[in-house]
Amino acid sequence: MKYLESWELRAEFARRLSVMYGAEVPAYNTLVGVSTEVNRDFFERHGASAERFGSISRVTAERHGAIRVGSPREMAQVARVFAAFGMYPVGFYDLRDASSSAVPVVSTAFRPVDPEELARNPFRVFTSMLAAEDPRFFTPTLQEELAAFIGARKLFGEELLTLADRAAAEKSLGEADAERLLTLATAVFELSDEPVDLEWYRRLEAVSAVAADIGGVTTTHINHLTPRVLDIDGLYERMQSRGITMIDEIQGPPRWPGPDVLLRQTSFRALGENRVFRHSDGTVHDGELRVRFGEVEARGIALTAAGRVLYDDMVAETDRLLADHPHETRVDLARTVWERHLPHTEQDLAEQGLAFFTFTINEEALSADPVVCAVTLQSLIAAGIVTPEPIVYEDFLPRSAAGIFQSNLTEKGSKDEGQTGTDYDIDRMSLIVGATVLDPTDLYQRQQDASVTALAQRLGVDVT
Ligand code: OOG
Ligand code: NI
Repeated sequence: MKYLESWELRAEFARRLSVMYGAEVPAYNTLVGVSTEVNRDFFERHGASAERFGSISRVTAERHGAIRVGSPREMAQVARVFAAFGMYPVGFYDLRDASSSAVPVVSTAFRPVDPEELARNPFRVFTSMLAAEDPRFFTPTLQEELAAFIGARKLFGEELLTLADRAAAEKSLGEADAERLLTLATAVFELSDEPVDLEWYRRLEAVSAVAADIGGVTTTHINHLTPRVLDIDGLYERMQSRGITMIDEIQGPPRWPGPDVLLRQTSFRALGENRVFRHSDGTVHDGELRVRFGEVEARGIALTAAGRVLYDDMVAETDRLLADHPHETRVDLARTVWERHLPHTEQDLAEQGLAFFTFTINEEALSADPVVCAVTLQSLIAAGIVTPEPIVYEDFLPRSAAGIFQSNLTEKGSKDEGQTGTDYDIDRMSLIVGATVLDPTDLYQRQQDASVTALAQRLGVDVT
């Protein structure tokens, strides 16, 4: 019998979700088409160096999804489903305070962790849980009703969970079981045609459209599926010229002449989708909801803790400048801040310890200038004996995530700042998910350290 390994299951899961979402949201297919064109042009222009941030095949197939669930129980179950595909929780994002609109969720991302697994297929899903007992958003009555409504629904059936557990434990599945797992797992995220209880939905919507999307219906669905492009500015222009209105600006780092770092994202609001509503008199009517959208992203180099502090400081400085110069655009101001503070080359980022890299040896430089005693990595880079290769940022940015949620909301919702919010952190999220939520920076550090160790062995010296 043929067996499918985790990565094959993951690649096929991503592909099936993509087919399903494309049928549900046709603008997504346009986005994927334009992204493919942009990537092809980029590869033609840049040749082999275009693959320093991921192989053509990886980037072409690369997607992230976003889903939203309602309770710790659902979060633990979805973690079991993703584990079947070799996707584990990485990073903690608290979006409750990161936006001026009411976004009552805390999140993590399920993704492959090992570099080889990421290279095979990097599918990741940004997964948010409704903070349904946060008193800043929900009154005690609403909290009780939400708990009852979400507690009564069943997003993941026993058959799916049992198959998923087996796939996770064995890291593979026979063909027939794999087919069943994929069918069941994909179906969970399909938009449902179950009637929506209009009154309940509207009550939640008055607090937060996100709360209504999560807790107002008996099912869950993919909120968006995001392709990756190598030139997001080019993509933005091409989409606009096709008449698809993108949000005002690209989130994350500005366009600038130096290296691409972290993550840049932009999105457009999808059209309204037909949904069936049950009114309070029991009658059922057609209606429309507008909760899903299109998003695209470009990924750059992962930053070290020091690099991240610098990044956050630059964002804060841009905010201050924008407050003082309200007629300027954020991206223009951000560009001047970046030009001032961020090293303009990968080499400088590496030497200053601001970003993560793996290292390859330049044999020619090494034979001209053999290394005989303990050396610093910095001196090896400066001497051209090793070349830093960027480690790609595989995670998300809380502020951009909040911006993505927000770009999709027409109402601000309500939040009672007089109350104290429920405490959540990465440890509490680990308990909820039922597995350790990994720290992204630790993962990049481990990858870089392994590369330095290999380098030291090859050179036969200590590298510090
Ligand atoms: C998730 C929003 C965050 C991203 O790319 O930052 C996100 C959501 O809308 O459910 O997907
Ligand atoms: Ni997204």
